[in-house]
Amino acid sequence: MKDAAPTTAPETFYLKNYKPFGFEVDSVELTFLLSPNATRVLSKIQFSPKSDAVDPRFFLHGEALKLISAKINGEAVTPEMVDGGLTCATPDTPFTWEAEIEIDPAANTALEGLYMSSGMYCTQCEAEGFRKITYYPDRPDVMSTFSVRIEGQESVLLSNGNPTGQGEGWAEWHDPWPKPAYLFALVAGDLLNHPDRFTTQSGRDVELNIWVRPGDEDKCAFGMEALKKSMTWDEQVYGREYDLDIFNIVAVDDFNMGAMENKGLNIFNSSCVLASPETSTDANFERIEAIIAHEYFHNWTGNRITCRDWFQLCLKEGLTVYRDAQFTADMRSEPVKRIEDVIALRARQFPEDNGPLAHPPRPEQFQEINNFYTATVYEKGAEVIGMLKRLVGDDSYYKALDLYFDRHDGQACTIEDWLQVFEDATGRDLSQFKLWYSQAGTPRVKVTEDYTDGNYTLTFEQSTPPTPEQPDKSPRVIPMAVGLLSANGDEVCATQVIELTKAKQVVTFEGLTSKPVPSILREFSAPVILQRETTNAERTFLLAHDTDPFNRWEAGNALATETRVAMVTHGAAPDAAYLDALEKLVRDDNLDPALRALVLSPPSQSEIAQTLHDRGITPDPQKIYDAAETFTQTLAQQLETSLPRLYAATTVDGPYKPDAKGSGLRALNGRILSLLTRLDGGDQAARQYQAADNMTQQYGALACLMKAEKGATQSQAFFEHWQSDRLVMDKWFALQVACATPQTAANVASGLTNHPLFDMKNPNRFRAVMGALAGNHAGFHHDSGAGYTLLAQNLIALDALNPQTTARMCAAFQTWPRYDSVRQALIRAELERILASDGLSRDTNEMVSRILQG
Ligand code: B3K
Ligand code: ZN
Repeated sequence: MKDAAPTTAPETFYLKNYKPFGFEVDSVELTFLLSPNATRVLSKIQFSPKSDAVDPRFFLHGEALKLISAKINGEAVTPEMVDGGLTCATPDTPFTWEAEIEIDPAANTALEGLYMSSGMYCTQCEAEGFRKITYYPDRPDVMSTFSVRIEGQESVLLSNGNPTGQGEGWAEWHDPWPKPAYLFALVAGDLLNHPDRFTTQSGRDVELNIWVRPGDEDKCAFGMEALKKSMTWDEQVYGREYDLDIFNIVAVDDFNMGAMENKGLNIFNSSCVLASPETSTDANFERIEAIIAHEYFHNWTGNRITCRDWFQLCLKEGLTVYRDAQFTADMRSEPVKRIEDVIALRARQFPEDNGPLAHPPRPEQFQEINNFYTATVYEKGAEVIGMLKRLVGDDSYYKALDLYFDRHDGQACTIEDWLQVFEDATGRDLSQFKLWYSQAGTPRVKVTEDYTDGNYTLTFEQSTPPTPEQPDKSPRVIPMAVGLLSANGDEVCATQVIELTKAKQVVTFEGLTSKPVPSILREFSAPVILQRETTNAERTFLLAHDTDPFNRWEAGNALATETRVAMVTHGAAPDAAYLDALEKLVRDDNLDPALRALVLSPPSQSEIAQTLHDRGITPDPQKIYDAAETFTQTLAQQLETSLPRLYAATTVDGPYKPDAKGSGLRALNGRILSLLTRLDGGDQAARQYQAADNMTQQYGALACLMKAEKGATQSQAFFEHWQSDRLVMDKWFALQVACATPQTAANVASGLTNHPLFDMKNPNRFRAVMGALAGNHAGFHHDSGAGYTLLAQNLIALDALNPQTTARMCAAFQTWPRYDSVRQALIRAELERILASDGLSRDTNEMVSRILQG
């Protein structure tokens, strides 16, 4: 299924044009008569005209619907079909709207609205998918109760809320909590459940289920535990309790994103819920736990309190990401989670904020809202909340949150409502802080220092480069967490938060006996780029002594970056002092293995490219690749004598457990193995592959072997063993491309698109191959241009089937302004080719146009 090709310029929607809907929706009754190609949807909706309506027009959204009949108060009516929906004359008093429509779920490859995945019916309505199910005011500020009857042959028929009746071939559901249509869900399939129960803090007994296709029922236990932990955590930390008799989760193979928080019926991409030690890696387990928590937490932050309009998306997403990060930090390790989040922010959000797709966490315009489910809305949105919490303090934060829940339960809110509760709870004026929501771009904070007569002065200067449509930026409120260390490593000044509000600000620490070493932006207290002239000696000192684990890692990361930059720009050898420092750290058994693993993980090649670009140097992807290879080889040689002992010492004994301790050790063990493989030709990796009883170690060993071009036999064996497991096969597909050399990556990816198990209609499989290609920095940017061409070809083909996933993957091209003129021209040509293709979707059209304007 495909959105209609834009014949005229697509409409742009603006935040400033918001107008409330002119009618209340008092109740919604839906009946579904399921049939793969001709599902009938009968709706019966009670509308009441608002006396103070700003826009009294009765307009119902609808797309790709076949209207069979419509009635108002039982009388047949003939609505006027208009762009994007219908309109109709209506009574001045409350009335009943009824409609019968027909849709074709089996033909719906866009995976939005009601569609079929491996024989089961499922829905995805956020953001604007409900209009593909029936005519309705499909906007988040229209909230109503829903009653649903499903008629179908499938053994399991699910919808939102509580079950109210069921029999052979039918089931009925009622959701007593008013909700916007984007939270509607329906699932019908021959599914099996993994059941459990939970008693809430007030004693409500809740039935819990994870529903899966037969064969997957042994992969639900971990997800269920994660759900129960999330329910307990939200009660304990935020005082939020679950509010229905039942909570259902369904795993679906074909899904455009990770998961969806539909009220009482969360739908998950199977990759984000199914887990077993044999088929899932430690990283999979951590991600599944976080996504289950995220969707569950949406029940309060998103569902009970939703968004007034889609411009406010970060109101629910930023807050819920922040909450799930707190949860993961509590379940696992706070510093490790913070470091992982900053790595992800720099990898995904910084390129967005510093390129043609830059937009504020609350955008002011869009053509296709699905294009704004971005790292900026989610991750930067969460960073903004973290800053707010740091500025007001923990007690005030929870006081403001209580007020938010009390004041706005059952409402569709704005960022203004959100900030108002903080102003009311704390008495603070947040008008300058609010700029974080409206200004795009990553602020640069330049820091200089002076030490005179016991006084240590730090001068902070903030500025934000221009971004599309925003040439000038005002100074923001930046919480800057700073600590000071003495030359012998003692902390002479504990962490304090300096509030930067001006373009230039000076802070003096008095009474110091010697010049301290500053530890700035501790815990990454703001999403900014710190610019400070410093030495590798000071970085090495902080790597060894900083009391803030984040900044300890950050010092190592900066050293790694500087070393690579020097290698790339003037052919320097890897920095010897840094290698020594790394060696010391890796051998320090007192240090958390997870942190050691993170310090041993190099900055990504894409990040090095961005750093070079920021310093006015055009990055050469091949040189960056070569530097990474040389560095790792040199490190392996430096550690040669310690590696076998370290490998043995970090090998986890006993049965596999995906907890923080075990995962941390395995992460370090995996880093050691990859270094060892460079020296022993893959002997240890081959042994590990053979002996592994869990996917983390099996996949880790296979990756080492393939990277060393010694994994052909194991890769074949892996394929034969796992070929019927879809999620493991995604890993196999991705690994082929991720481990390919710069010269072969595009060829390998191209070959895989002809593999019998490649299926373009399955977003996971498409992403496994094309996402891995885009992630293979030197391969994607190989100067042949083959990577660009292959991705563009596949995006054009996918757009006809699934605009949402296509548009999202266009972001692989967003970094084009970084590169040389030859690469820029190659990318431009591919983007123009995409733009010129027949019937391009609104989604992809908007993304490519924005990228090209950069
Ligand atoms: N709210 C959904 C995302 C919907 C994406 C629509 N294109 C999942 C989440 O953030 O939890
Ligand atoms: Zn979310």
